[in-house]
Amino acid sequence: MNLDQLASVAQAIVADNKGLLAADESTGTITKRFDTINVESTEDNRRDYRELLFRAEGIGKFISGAILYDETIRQSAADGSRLVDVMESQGVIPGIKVDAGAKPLAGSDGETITEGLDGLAGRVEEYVKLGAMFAKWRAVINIGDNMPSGYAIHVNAHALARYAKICQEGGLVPIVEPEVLMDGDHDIDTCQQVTEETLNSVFGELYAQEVALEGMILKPNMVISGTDASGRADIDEVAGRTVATMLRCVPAAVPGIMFLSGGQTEVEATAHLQAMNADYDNLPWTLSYSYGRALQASALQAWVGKSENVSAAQQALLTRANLNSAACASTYTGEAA
Ligand code: 5MM
Repeated sequence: MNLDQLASVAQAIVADNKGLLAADESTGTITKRFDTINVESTEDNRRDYRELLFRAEGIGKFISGAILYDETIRQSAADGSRLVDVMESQGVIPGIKVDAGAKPLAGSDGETITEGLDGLAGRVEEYVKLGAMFAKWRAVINIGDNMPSGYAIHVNAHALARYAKICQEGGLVPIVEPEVLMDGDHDIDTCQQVTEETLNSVFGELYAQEVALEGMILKPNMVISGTDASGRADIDEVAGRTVATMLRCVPAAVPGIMFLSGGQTEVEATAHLQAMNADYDNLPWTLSYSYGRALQASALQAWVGKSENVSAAQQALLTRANLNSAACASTYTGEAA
């Protein structure tokens, strides 16, 4: 894929007020999600759950693509058709998580480095054959006592750029995800300062490693108070601080910024997206969503592992996806929290 092709896939991902469904939970994470509904995390149960998401009738009106885990991109639906084909029949572009997770960072106490660069070019080649058109890599930045260190930010930014370059060379649009975690009692000022430092480092590395900004998507956290902070910032402040940070740090050549939800409730994540799109005009990039929990929480609760609940779960997913797409169009009018 040349740069024009990468750029056109990136543009398709952010077009028409659509977002991404992050369904790339590793086995450990999906097991934690299933534990909350008392469902055993077997390969079949994981397949049944992901299949119901991708078969939700009309999901392609709101969702441009879905990020898959390695197991899922190889799986077939109950009727034998490949899950990737089910997605494509709904107009949903398959994407793949290519990182191997955040691991303890040598020389640091409590920080992580995302691994997965070894052999990545070969895996990209295989994922392209399996139908993927984009890929995702998540770096995790913690806020806490003496954290983050400049060292942790730098090595994670370097790895994100290495991944992005390898993906572009292999024909996948990289979704670059530097996540500053919400965990902790830090205030929104601290989140803003750390997010800016992180994004500046990431874009410095992307430039140094000659990643084409037109052929990538940024998936950042919003600028938001820590989960346990007192006097947490309200919706307008989160929107204002997030947009200001993006304007300071993200070059206009990037086609889209698709936020992660990071532990926000479904309603908060939608309200923040609406406020950003409604209150700020003439932004250089599209602002959209690439939510995991904020798209799936209600669907998971509706399903609870029972086949008779599949259509209720699909309806719950469609509702969230519809509302988030409305927020992209600035037409979301709110709902009961
Ligand atoms: C869906 O969760 C993704 C994978 O996490 P693990 O590798 O830990 O299993 C995660 O990267 C996700 O894509 C993003 O964090 C966005 O999800 P949220 O729930 O934060 O919107």
